[in-house]
Amino acid sequence: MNPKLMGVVNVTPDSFSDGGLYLDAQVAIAHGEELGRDGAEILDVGGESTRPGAEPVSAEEERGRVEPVVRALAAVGHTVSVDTSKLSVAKAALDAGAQIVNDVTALRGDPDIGPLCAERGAGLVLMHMQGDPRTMQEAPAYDDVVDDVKAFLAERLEVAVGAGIDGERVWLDPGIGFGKTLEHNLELLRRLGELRELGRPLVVGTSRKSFIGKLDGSAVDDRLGGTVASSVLAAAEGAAVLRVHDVAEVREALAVADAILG
Ligand code: HH2
Repeated sequence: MNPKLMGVVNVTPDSFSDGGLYLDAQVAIAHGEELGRDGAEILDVGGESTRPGAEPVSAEEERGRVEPVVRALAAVGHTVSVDTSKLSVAKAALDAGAQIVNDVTALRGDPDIGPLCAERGAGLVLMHMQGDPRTMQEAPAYDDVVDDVKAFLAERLEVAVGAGIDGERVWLDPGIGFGKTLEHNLELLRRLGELRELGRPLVVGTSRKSFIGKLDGSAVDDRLGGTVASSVLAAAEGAAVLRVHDVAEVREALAVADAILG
């Protein structure tokens, strides 16, 4: 149990847990460097919030936010992913030194991100989401959430490989909180092992999400306990990458859990 930690660097005014804190590029860069020192092996730089109800931003605006941050963090040797669904933003980030595109639409927003990643030899994260951020929490419904997410990810992996991406470079993510009820999120985390059958590394992001608040009554800036618990359990179920805001605390918890479980 030794997952990589992907530290979240949100260069946005409106992200659900840290919106506005790192909108200034220099502050975002310093935050990314701190997460690197805390143990993040990947820094995930995003310029558009995907929280429920978030308003989309233009490609120019998003690019302007992420490009300098990606460039500075990549220049000092960090592995950087760019959290975007827009081709022009992905392209600018790869030009600036990013090595991975984290696409929460799994190539449905801008299918040309597939050929771009293929051409550049970039990694690609494909995430499951039902609906879109503006409406996704209105009435999420599944036959069997794990089977449905698994079938979706298998299909999107095929699309990515069809676009010329080496399947070995693709990571899959069940999209905790994206068009899911509390019970859907819990079921996915409980049965994460079934998604490992897809044969690709799993990325899991539970960090500070609202399902934690529903369970323990915590406000968004007070969800460290639930983040740590869910991250450790996701790692025990085989998650290869944990996308988190609180890198140091999750790393410490993983070290203890790993020692106990052997
Ligand atoms: N969650 C968020 C954003 N991007 N990418 C992947 N692959 N998996 C996730 O679970 C995931 C993601 C939402 O978290 P955050 O970036 O903190 O918030 P916001 O979208 O409001 O910026």
